[in-house]
Amino acid sequence: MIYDMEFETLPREALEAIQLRRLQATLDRVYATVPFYRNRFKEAGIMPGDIKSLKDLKLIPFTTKQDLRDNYPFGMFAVPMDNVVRIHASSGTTGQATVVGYTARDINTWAELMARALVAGGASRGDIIHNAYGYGLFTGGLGVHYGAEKLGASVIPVSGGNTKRQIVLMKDFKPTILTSTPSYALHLAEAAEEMGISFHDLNFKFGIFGAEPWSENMRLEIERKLHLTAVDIYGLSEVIGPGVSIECHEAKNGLHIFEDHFIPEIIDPATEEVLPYGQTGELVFTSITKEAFPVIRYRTRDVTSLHPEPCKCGRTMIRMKKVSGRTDDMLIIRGVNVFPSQIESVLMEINEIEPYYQLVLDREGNLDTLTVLVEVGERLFSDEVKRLQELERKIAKNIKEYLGVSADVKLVEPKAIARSEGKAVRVVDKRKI
Ligand code: DLL
Repeated sequence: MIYDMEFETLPREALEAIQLRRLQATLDRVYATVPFYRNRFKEAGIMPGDIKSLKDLKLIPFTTKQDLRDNYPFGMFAVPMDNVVRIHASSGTTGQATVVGYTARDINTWAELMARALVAGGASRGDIIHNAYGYGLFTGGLGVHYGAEKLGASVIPVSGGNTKRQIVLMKDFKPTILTSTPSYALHLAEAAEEMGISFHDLNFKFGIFGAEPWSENMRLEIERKLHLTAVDIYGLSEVIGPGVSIECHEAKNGLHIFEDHFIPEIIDPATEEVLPYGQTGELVFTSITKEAFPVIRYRTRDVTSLHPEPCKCGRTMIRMKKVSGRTDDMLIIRGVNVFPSQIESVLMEINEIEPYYQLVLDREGNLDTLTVLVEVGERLFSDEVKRLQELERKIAKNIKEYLGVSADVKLVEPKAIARSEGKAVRVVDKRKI
């Protein structure tokens, strides 16, 4: 099923005409209302009127997270505060929080996009959605919530945490769709098992998981443990929140970007050159319908590629590959570039381990060291030391073979790695402490 048949299946030519019109209107508006953009345009020697086709987009300078920080909290807003009805902020774990605002129309746009996304992910009016994304400054909870209501589904605003209670509600309310981070989904499965409840006896059909990178192997693990079809949803506060792109449950092969609202580009993060379709680089977005907080060529730091081939679901919107990581959490270990999700992929190939891991980076002398902590089940952990050591060696060998880095693998007891209710902490970098 497709929520917005007209817009989600637009022929490319018609879509591009809409994009250009909306882009030009957005540029005119930010030039008139946001001093930051006006100055940037002036420095680059361009006027909004110089953008005559979508190809001209590349004339415009990029916007970075630092730019948003420099204008903290409301300096990037393109409307007076009178017109702002909602504020969200990113957690700011890598620095000062970024603050974003929405007008009433923005909230409505976002709800429409999330309704589209939920339908692409398998939901329809009759569904009961157990929404375990955090409610609050994080965009996940309220983003899904408004989309679910717009669609006319029944939403349970359970938020993150209180895990045992969530399992009881699942048993009693029989929700059919689960929305949460993929790491919290696994934690829910674990908690259910401890309570003697099997997901096979619950009613879930689809899970719509995102807000953090997760590998294909993690998808298989989740689908097996939670007995549902798992699709990937992507978004970021700066662009709108969840609902920028989503996989369709029909293909589960790349996330359709809602291009009538956001123009994607892929750039080489070092040279800042725009890359052709299919090549991997940093994702850049220009929002073309936002009122309160439009972003122009915003560098997301997320690494992916774009694929224009038609999809069997009928949507014509371009697909982005699953995000493999962020340019700023790429680990450089003795000269080798590795994303945490690549290590995850190797780990998930091994049957004997549990899907909980953490990468610890440290330094010995001048050399970086990587320790991979991975949980094993109770039985295996209390097994002979020799078996554990064998398994540790096998995992280290696989990591070396697939990724070319040496790692010290340590198998740890169940629950040794902290569970997250939102985004999992996959990397502890002691070099920065
Ligand atoms: O995480 C919005 C969201 C909520 C998306 C719920 C999906 C579901 P932020 O907190 O601003 O917004 O974090 C955005 O999270 O730049 C990516 O690095 C990462 N991210 C989000 N979705 C995915 C995904 C929300 N599906 C940052 N795969 C983004 C990989 C993701 N990374």
